[in-house]
Amino acid sequence: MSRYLDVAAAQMGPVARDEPRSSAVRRMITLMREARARGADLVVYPELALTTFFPRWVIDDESELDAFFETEMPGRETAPLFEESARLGISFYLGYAELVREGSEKRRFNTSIFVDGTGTIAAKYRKVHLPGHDEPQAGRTFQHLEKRYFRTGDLGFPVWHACGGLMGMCLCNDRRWPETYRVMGLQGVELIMLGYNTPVHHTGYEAVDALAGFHNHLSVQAGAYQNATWVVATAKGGTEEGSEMIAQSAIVAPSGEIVAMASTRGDEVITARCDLDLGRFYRETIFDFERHREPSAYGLIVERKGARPPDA
Ligand code: CDV
Repeated sequence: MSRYLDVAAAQMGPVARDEPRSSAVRRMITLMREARARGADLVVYPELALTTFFPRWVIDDESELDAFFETEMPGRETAPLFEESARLGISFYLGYAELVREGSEKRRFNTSIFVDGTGTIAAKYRKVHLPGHDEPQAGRTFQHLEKRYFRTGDLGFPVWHACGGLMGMCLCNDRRWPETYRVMGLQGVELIMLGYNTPVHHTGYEAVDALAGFHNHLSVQAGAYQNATWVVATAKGGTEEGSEMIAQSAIVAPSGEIVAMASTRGDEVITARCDLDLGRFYRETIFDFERHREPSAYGLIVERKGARPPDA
């Protein structure tokens, strides 16, 4: 049996610091129309798609920082994206910075939403694995201050029914952690949407940075295969405000194979026809979690190790 879902990754090139939301949204609508024209029922945009990747800077002025955040979704400038989605009958995933006001307290999250083909928000996720630092690091041209600007996500890794399958979401650094996929894999996820911004020079170690592209695909392909799920991974790539970011958006099958990949570092749509039943083959054989996972044995190993006398 086959259950096909046509999906698109809408990679974006750089978004300048002074580029208004309305311009980013216009670019996204152009990409959405192309995705739809190529038959896609779902389009996945990058992480923090509406603005430049501002965690690269130390921003002490609160109103300056707030300007990168959305206080409502949709807001005045993002509404056209929702309207176009409803007009075309296409679902989308969008990453953005979310500001929640609770009395005098402000809570900030790195967030993604899933909007269904009627233009309605059907699911929300807040990034769990926040990379970088909460204090600026000396000697760096670009900081990575996600820990300073965002709280750890408080919504877990939910999965839900949409587009004829069981869907999940995560954001950027989440893709490097096996827990991300496994928590959703244990819930039977069939397609994970993922947006990212990955600066090439983020570690400060030349030899590691040279592997940025390899580590990107390694993480996504392993996560897809080991959890029998499709992953649609979408970058904001290119040189943004002087910071070079990887592109390489990819659609990865439950086999771990890349079935579509971006060839530029700018605005580009890639598409694939995903058979959501493909994951079943892996879930019923090599990765039949019920039959083959051994959670109690994992616990025992940890216990024994802790209990072992030092000279054992
Ligand atoms: N936006 C990110 O989460 N970026 C991280 C970098 C900094 C390591 C990533 O995992 O791609």
